[in-house]
Amino acid sequence: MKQQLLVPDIGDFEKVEVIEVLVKVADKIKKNDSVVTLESDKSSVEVPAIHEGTVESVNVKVGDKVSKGHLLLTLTNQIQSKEKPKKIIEEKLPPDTEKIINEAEKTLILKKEVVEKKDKKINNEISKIQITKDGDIDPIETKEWLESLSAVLQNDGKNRAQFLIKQLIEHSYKEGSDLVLSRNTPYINSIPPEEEQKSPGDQNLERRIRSLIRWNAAAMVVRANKKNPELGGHIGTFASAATLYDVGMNHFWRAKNNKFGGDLIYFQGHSAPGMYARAFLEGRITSKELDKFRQEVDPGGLSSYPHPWLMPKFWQFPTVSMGLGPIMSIYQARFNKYLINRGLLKDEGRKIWCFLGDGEADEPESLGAIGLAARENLDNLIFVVNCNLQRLDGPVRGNGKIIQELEGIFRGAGWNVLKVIWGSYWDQLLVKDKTGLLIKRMGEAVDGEYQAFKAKSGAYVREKFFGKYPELLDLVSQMTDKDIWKLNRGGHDPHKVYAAYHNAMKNKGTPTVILAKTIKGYGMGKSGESINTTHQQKKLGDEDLLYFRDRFDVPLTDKQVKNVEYYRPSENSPEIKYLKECRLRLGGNLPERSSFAKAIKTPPSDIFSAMKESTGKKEMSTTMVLVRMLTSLLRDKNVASRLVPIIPDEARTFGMEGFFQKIGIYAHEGQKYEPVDSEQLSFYREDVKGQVLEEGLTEAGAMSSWIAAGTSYSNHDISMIPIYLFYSMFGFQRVGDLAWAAGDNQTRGFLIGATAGRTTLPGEGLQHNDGHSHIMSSVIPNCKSYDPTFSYELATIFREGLRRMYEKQENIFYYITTMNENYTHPAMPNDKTVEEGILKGMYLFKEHKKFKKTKIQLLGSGAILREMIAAAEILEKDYEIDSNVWSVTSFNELRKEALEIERYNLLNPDKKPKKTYVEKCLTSTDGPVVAASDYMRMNSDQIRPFTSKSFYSFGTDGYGRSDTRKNLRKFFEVDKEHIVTYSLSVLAKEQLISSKLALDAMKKYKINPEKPIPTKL
Ligand SMILES: Cc1ncc(C[n+]2csc(CCOP(=O)(O)OP(=O)(O)O)c2C)c(N)n1
Ligand SMILES: [Mg+2]
Repeated sequence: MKQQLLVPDIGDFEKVEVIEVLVKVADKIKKNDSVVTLESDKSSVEVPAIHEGTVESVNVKVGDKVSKGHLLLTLTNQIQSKEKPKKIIEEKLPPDTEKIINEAEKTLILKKEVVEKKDKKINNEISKIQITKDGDIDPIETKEWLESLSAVLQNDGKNRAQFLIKQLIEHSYKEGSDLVLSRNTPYINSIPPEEEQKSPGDQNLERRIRSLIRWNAAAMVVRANKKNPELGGHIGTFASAATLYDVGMNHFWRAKNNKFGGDLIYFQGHSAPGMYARAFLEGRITSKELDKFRQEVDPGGLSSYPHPWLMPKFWQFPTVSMGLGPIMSIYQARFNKYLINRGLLKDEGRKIWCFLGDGEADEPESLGAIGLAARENLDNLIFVVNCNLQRLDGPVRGNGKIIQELEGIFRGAGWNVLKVIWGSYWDQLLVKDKTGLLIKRMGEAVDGEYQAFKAKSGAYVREKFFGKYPELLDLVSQMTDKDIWKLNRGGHDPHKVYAAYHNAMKNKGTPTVILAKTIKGYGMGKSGESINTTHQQKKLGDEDLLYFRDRFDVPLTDKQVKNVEYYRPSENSPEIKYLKECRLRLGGNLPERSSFAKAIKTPPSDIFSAMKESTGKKEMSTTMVLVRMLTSLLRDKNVASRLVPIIPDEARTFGMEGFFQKIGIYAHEGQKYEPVDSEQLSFYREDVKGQVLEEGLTEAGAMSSWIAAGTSYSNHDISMIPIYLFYSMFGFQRVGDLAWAAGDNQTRGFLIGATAGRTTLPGEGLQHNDGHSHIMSSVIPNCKSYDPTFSYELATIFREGLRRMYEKQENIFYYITTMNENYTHPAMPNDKTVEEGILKGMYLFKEHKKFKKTKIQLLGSGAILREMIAAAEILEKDYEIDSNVWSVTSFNELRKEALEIERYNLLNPDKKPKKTYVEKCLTSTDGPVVAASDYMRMNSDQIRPFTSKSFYSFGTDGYGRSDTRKNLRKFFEVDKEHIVTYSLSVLAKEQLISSKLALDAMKKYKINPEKPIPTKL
């Protein structure tokens, strides 16, 4: 049987060009094999076969223009495909919300919990519930309702009770109530004592170990600051979080080893001393190294905070810039699932834990992506918010309650929220209180008060907390002030913390947040505990140190305490043995960073050869070239599966919609609907195995995905190649701190600042016209940034990036700008030095040497190179001036190299000076230098010091605005007319020509010398 393959619906495009024919007569092809590549003026797309068979005739050739319905090829098909013709996801019915809800609720009713009937005593207790009158107009009625609910809880369990409450709420809305019912639960622990999973650990030993870690962590900070107060450090943060970390380390967090991938823990930045102190007990860090806390200039120092760049075998995640840890951990958890769903990683039930401060929760990045975590069912993610109620200057929510606020936010987003507020000493009191007043009082007191309670004394708590209601004073009348002082907070109670972690580990379908209430500076005594200055406390006086020692029973003499000595019990001590056994059981040490990823072979150069040929008359933008190149790379078997295209809602802008169909958009639930454009070739195809991360509108999220993918070589031992494309203006400027963290994290990958340049993206105006991203990228030491003009330059840079990052496994990343301006691209010059020049940052593009009188060096970059090329021609034709036109692919790279050479020369005054690459290029040339790019002058100015020639920079300083490219280049004075005029003026200044020529040119080109500099407009 014969089959015809026609051009499918390709959207709004007509007469698109065939740029590749991927099959020939007699080829056997399978369904979905690509047969031709079509390219419109915006995007390219591969057309897949919709039948299998043998190619009988190919009816198109490269260069043909085709539209929908055009015959591409005919196939003979002996083997009748068993599959029916594809009617996209026809089986999947569109979701019927009503139906889903009904079904879910039915199962809720059917899934009657098996409830243990508790003895009658509890029922008797229920009948004793007393209702206070505050705000209650009918306490008896309230009591009846509550008793009914208690009975349901007893007999049918909490799911049934929840169901009834939900029905009541919905009913009240239907009956006209528009009051918002609480998004909060009472201010008590989420897990009732009877449901707590008990820790199997030896609590006495664990307390002793924890005390030693606390001591050593504080000691290292105090000792560093005794040496030199400049060094700084924090005691209070870890003091509040020690139990939260210890329980995880002893019981939950599994390390990476040859059998398991390892849990990934984002430690809160300021708690770093605690991690060093534990590593010291484990024997991984020596006391000498502890003494080098925050002294990193010589090798062996310990970094202030988690910095993988500085401690590449220890720290995995840079977290100290508040908010970055939380958002990066969310996208890390999501990326883990992405790798699993794509079949690249085994599902081992690994977890991602992220520790953050309650003050840190105010950062938009901390909470900004929690919706995604719930939406994507990231049950591999656990947040622990250390709610010590304080940040740096004072209380986080003096007048409110941070735990309740966060509970509402996370519950609203769909997270499993576990509040760990009260320690075990409160359990009995809560049981004893039959008035309901204790919970009421707990709910009333605000965080400012809770902070003060722990800064003062038991007597103060009795008076101010319990004293509000006589019934509560009665409740604690048998307790001494010391007993009251002992009433502990949940985050300091290992039992409560264990129970919460256990619940979090078992939770399915949603991410979990643990809101643990703690005390900032716990154990630091009067000068540190729960007071407003705790955060920056880095010195402890003798009295505080002795108090600390006594409070935690650290076996040190007074003298040793005053000397602030570290304490490590002997190797055979029960503490050290226990500690090591725990870690052995959990597979190894944490934190620890390693990589066993295999190198990826660089794709052969012929994959890039099409980009090195002239495009002839065909005009293309460099963004299109890039998309073409990625399409070719998807055919390389070593690279294809590793590519992770990341696009935040901008695929169509960059002509990348062809990727939707080809490699699919990652969606953890697949596609539950028939897309509106399902008849088109590039339809919006979501797939659980999808490769594209279509992030929607979140640059911070996209950047976090990029970091997760770019560090996969270490966190998952598999190298991935993330390519994140964005509007260049919304890159470094928007998420610069994440880019900085990416550098610290040794991320490998490509950042593509598309639609780049101040004058290249004309209509979009001030907020879109980027003239400074290359300045911003230049500040990151391991970021290599390039501003190529022609397709062969881009291909050369990209291939070298693949080679260096994935074959040589260098810890660098690339920032490359691409433009949306269409123009023709010449073939790559045959000269061997061109490739080297492109990578080093400049090469001679064209030499004009007709007149041999006056010469000028024109250095152009990115979009402005073409203005330079045009200016050179005018200078030759109209003014008999020769020139060298240099294509500068990276002023940043040129500067970096030059700085290194200059430094070498200064440090080796006795040796023959080396020449910078800039000098090598320019020294033996004639005439002054005129350099320009589509970025601020500071971009080209970077190399000004490295040539003895007169050097003049031009660029696009100032706010962008919308207009045509031509007008914008004129406005910013980087169009060919200004380049010609300025060149003439420069030559006149150098007394190489008469100034009249420049004045004439100004007249000719209507350049007004009175116009203010664009920075003032
Ligand atoms: C982005 C950012 N802004 C400011 C800081 C400085 N800073 C460090 S810790 C801190 C307060 C942190 O409070 P919280 O998150 O509650 O942590 P805690 O120490 O109380 O556990 C501040 C403002 C920072 N590290 N990062
Ligand atoms: Mg805090």
